[in-house]
Amino acid sequence: MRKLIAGNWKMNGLVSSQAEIEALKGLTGSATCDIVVCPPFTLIDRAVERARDSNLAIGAQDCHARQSGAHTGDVSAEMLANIGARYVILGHSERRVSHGEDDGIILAKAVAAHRAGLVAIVCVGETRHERDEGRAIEVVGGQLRESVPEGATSANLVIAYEPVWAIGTGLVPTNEQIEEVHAAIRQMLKERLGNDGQSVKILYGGSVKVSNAEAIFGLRNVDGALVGGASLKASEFAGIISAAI
Ligand code: G2H
Repeated sequence: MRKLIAGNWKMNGLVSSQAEIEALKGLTGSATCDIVVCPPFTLIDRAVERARDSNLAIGAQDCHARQSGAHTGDVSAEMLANIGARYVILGHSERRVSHGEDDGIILAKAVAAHRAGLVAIVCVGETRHERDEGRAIEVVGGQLRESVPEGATSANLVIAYEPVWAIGTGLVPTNEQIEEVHAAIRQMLKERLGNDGQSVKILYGGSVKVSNAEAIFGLRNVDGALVGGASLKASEFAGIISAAI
């Protein structure tokens, strides 16, 4: 399957960061993988303009479930689609923890993303405590069951497995642990979505860097990565992209 490498800039980036978009744009001509950058809301419009006439896709890090209305500070999926965003990350653990987002909220946001024609990158992952209790696959399965909309397809859904304890910590599960969870996610997607579940991309996220990318991308059920810190510098992100080609 063609790999997808997505950069999650989180709350980083100023207008000057557009230079990174320009540099990545140059890579998409030769890349044999799909590349997405998800900057903060403030930079999406400019990034879309910068990425025009290239295969670099731009996404967002969240959206509201409603199309419009009295929701101070929020941005709808339709607004994102309107300015040319093509992807939206949903259910990142930083939003689950800092904004109290549960599976029901994430499901409603994923439905909104699909309504607006966006690809939803739905994040799932267990905490350290849940893994230590041997419940990683059970937890991830529950999150998938509760937050993936009925009728989702491989064209509008991507799953990112991000163990909470590996996010921004430098800690990475063993390759066997990653493959075990990805294989379980693949099976659940097939049960849920039928044959098309086989084609839904499953990304790994959590402290991906140039030094570990190639080994992770070599795993059978890993179809790419959701990259945080290492996506902020185009040169470093380019190294990860090269590992996927
Ligand atoms: C996990 C990941 C990107 P990092 O949050 O979503 O960030 O690569 O910095 O661990």
